[in-house]
Amino acid sequence: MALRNILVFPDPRLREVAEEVKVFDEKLKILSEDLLETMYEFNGIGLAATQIGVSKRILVLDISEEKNEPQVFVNPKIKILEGEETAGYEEGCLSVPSFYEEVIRPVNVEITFNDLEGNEKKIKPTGLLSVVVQHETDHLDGKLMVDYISSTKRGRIRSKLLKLKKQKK
Ligand code: QAP
Ligand code: CO
Repeated sequence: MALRNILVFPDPRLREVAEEVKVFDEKLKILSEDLLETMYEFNGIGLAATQIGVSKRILVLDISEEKNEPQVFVNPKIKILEGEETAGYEEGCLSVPSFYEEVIRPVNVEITFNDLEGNEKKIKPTGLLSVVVQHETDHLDGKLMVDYISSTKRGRIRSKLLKLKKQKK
């Protein structure tokens, strides 16, 4: 397993639309392990391949208290179910470090995905699991949590993170 570097907003690679996974091989398993290791290292609850500069449709998460329930979603597809019930969560993102913003999303969704063997799975998550899968699937489409807030706020976050990056160099 290996730790990977996490891209930070406004890195243009975070805007790429990731490619569907068609081959379920050992390489994919290693990628999922690297994603999990990197997510745990930086105390995340979710991480998408796009965030480590890999343009493939795979994401990992762990919303358990003990951090011992890793989940892997390959080629996730989200269907919003009727009811149109929404909820606002204070969201964070490892690619937007130290910023937290409320994002309103539908709560009742159906997720179809593949596991690491390529088997088709379907779940109907609610609450935090639903929110994290939607947040991470957004990454695979080049979308970020800051796209849901005002452009004024987004611009402020952008310049603060650019400034931090310059200081590190
Ligand atoms: C997505 O985000 C999420 O700024 C996962 O300094 C999070 O794991 C969706 C993190 C909350 C819904 C609700 C962020 C760690 C982790 C930071 C994360 C930071 C350290 C973010
Ligand atoms: Co994120």
